[in-house]
Amino acid sequence: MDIERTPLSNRCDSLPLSYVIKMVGLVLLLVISVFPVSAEERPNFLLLFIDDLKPMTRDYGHPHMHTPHFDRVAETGLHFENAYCQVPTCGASRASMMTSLYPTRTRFPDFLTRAERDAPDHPTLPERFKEAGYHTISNGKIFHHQLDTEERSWSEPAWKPKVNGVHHYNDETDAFMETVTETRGFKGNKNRAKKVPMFEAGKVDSIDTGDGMVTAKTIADLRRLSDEDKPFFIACGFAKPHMPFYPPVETYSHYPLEAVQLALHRERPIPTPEGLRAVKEQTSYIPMTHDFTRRLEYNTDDYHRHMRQGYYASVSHADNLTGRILDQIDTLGLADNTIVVILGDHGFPLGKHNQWAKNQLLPEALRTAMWMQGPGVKKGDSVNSFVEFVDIYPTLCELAGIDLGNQTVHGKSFAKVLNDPKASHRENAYTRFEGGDALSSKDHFYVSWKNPKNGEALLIDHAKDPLAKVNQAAVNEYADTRKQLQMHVDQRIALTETTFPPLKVSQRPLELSATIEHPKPNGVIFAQGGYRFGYALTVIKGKPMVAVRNDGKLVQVESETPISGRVKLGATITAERVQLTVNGKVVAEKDSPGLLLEEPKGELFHSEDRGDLVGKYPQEAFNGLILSHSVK
Ligand SMILES: [Ca+2]
Repeated sequence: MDIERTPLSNRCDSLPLSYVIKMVGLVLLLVISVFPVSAEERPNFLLLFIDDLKPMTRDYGHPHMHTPHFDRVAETGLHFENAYCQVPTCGASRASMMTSLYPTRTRFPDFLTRAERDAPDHPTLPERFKEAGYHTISNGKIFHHQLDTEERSWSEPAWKPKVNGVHHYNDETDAFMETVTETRGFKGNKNRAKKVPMFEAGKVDSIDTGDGMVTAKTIADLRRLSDEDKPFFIACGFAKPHMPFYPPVETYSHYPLEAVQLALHRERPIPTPEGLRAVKEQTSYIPMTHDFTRRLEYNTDDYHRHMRQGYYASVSHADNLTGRILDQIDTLGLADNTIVVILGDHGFPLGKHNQWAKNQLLPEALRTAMWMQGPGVKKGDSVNSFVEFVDIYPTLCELAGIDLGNQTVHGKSFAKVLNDPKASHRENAYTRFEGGDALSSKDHFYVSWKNPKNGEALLIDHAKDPLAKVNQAAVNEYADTRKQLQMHVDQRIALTETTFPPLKVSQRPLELSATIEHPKPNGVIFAQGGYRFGYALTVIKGKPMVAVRNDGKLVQVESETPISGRVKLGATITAERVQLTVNGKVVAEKDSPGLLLEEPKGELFHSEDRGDLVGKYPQEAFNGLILSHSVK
């Protein structure tokens, strides 16, 4: 949104004054509330990444949790009911989010992912902020590897505390470690480390733990940067509630063992697809009771109770530290000008289906806690639309007034829901892991695995089967549902493999193409630019059209014949002609307004057009599937 591009004076000559005032008011309101950006008053950003945090707080329906500070954010900001990661494992989830790129079979495959290796030429989220004049800081676990994209992402060296997530605090744990001979190995790492116990009630103040040191560093940075002219972007990453569970002793007092409830369903969905592998992350730790007298037997009620208690206590520990950072933001008077985003990096099954960790395609491994607060963000409300982690990058850039140009991002900004939480954003979320592609929606959870054998798919009907006991993938009555869900998956996969526009589209011929599918297609397939320079491929009630705008001059080439079903649309724009093709055949053409003299403003919008339109067509989102699209 850009005032300069909204020439109200030209459009309002013959309109009643009250309408004009209303419209000016509306535009100003939108500019102020959705887009709180002027060069001097750009908001600060604090991104709080909490390792393995699932939606396990009171506002997510768990009244037994002691999380007063997360509760506070739910009141002073927005709760996201359906936030989903794109890869359910630390390193890959973070790399995908920080680049707004979907994972493919080779990009962002596992927890050891490096953004630098898998997306070497792609600017990271903090890199865009740094380029835009922000002071950017990484404290604790942000990218999986501390040095990943360090130089280009951060204004200062990425900082981590000297103690890591397996550091313990008690003499009793020291003594037990003397007796340990079991070791564990890591994929891609030949060094085998001694196993450590799963639980500890640390005799330590929360600020003296590893995450406490990250908190103290972040608080010091807030103090230091609050006086600077530059706005800041601080990413602060906690290592807990990731296993092992070593929170301070007092956090356990909120969760007496005998009061801990067990997961309601501890079997896997039947029939169980082979692709739904059992994850063994918990076996890297020795499940000794707190007094080290007894080893818990896997999958007993006792084991489940201890595991849940340890996780809950670790969430309360993260809550305590979060509170200290939020207090500092208030104390420094930064709250009115700092956008805070708090989120986990993926979900955590926590004993449901007898599964504990991520690295698998179960709904609980994909959904995470997420909150936002700050200027322009509604207070005490909930966003029920689905939000993908890849959406965070374009959203934060929009809030900071950072123009992405036509840079490739797979996410879509959800800035509009921040002050209108009921506005729709997405109806489902896509996640992939190893050979599986998953789609989470309000009614269903669906996974299809590559190389399907024996119906290698998982389909859960949430309304009929809230505990996910039955896999409906091979049931006849779900055939149509499965087909619909698979179409959404195919669309996302196509998007991951789509060629995006070159960085420069002006002063050169362009080839646009898209493969779409719908019995009665309608709406914008893609568009870039607006009333001065731009191009758009759209369908108006079945009739395809290409619009080209060059220095204000508009040429629209439309086919007279409606299309239906799966169709490949194309358009070529040269200095002389604009041609429209359907399945490779030219169906209409006109004289060209010439090669674009300047770059179109704004990003390439996929399946919709926003802001001012390139041409004369309804501002309607595409109603069907876009299986591929490219601008060359
Ligand atoms: Ca994690």
